[in-house]
Amino acid sequence: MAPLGEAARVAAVRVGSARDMGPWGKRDDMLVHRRDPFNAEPPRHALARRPLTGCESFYSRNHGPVPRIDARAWRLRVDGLVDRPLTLSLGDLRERFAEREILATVQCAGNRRAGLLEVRDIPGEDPWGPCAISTARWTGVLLADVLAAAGVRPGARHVAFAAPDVSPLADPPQPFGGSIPLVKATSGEVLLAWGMDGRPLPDVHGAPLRMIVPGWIGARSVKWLERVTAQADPSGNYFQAVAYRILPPDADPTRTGPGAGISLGPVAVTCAILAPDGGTPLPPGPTEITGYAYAGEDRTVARLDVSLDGGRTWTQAELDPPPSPWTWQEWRITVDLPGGDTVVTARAWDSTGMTQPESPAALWNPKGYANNSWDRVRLTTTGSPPAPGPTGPGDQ
Ligand SMILES: Nc1nc2c(c(=O)[nH]1)N[C@H]1C(S)=C(S)[C@@H](COP(=O)(O)O)O[C@H]1N2
Ligand SMILES: [Mo]
Repeated sequence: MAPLGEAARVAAVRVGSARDMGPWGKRDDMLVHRRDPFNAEPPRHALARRPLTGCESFYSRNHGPVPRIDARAWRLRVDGLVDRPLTLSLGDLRERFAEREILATVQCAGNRRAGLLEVRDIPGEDPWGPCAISTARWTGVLLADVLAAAGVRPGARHVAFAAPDVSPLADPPQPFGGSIPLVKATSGEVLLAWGMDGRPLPDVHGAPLRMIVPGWIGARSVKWLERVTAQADPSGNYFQAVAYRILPPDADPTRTGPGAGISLGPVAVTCAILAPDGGTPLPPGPTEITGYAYAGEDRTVARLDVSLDGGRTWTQAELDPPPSPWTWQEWRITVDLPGGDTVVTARAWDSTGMTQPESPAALWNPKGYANNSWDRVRLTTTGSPPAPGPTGPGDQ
């Protein structure tokens, strides 16, 4: 039987009282994995039926203290293998480059780690449920335009991002950073963003400027950006070279050096059931089930299947088109819930024909990344289970 304790594993620490908004303006029922550094995801129902998440529900993933940066004194440096190194204020960015807006989903590589924790322990990593994923309308300028102004030299293959927040979780402690290949950096979708849903970026989400790398793991969307460097090799930052990599199951992550394992980049197809969330018993009968599916990179979700019998038979859900090429998709299906308990299983297929693996057991890795196995939620009804029919010779 596949693990079902994902929801139970997610520590339900309330952010604040019902009256005050929690820290960083978040809803008071955020599931807080850590207060310091602040790491929190919304409850499943908060993401349901909302193409845009809204800042108060948007998950927050931090490896160090949230810096408060004076936007007037702040400058972005663009350097490395470029013909014209640049130093840009926010005003310079606005004046010199065309403003762009993009609807994009951001998903942490640790989303749904709780499912991997059911397989085997992952020391030191938080048990994220399925809500370390959110969508916003981001405003800023294209990284491609800024790189073009700087003039990227031949020989550059990667673009590295540096931030000032020093993470005590890194070994040795160091500011957060990472990189993406130049081909992705010069694509039309990678943004230097100062706006989120039409407002200035809040501190906790990276003010005054952050990267938005649509379709890639959230770790590459570096917040509090202060330096962009064109270079021959990927970033040597801990969060690129050591963490956010898929290690073989028998590797000891405390002993692996830079470059071990597989670097994570584009996100693989995944999905989750958001409502009902299994928290309260439901009346038996027709029940609408809804959730998200997300394909990552430049793919879309092409089909979403739901099973009430553990994956023996499947029914296709109604699937919305993505609000933009870089977002998740909403799906829904009405099922007839019998009395008793029903385990609802969901799996998505992407536009390249890839689908999700059945179990997290085959995906388990020592840092607990990229769990895109089938999602399952146990729904309980207020009715009694159907009377058992004759089941075998002993009952005759
Ligand atoms: N400077 C900096 N950028 C960062 C991080 C961080 O800790 N420091 N966390 C990364 C990770 S792992 C994720 S998943 C996203 C989360 O973005 P959010 O907190 O706005 O949801 O930010 C990324 N950018
Ligand atoms: Mo992340």
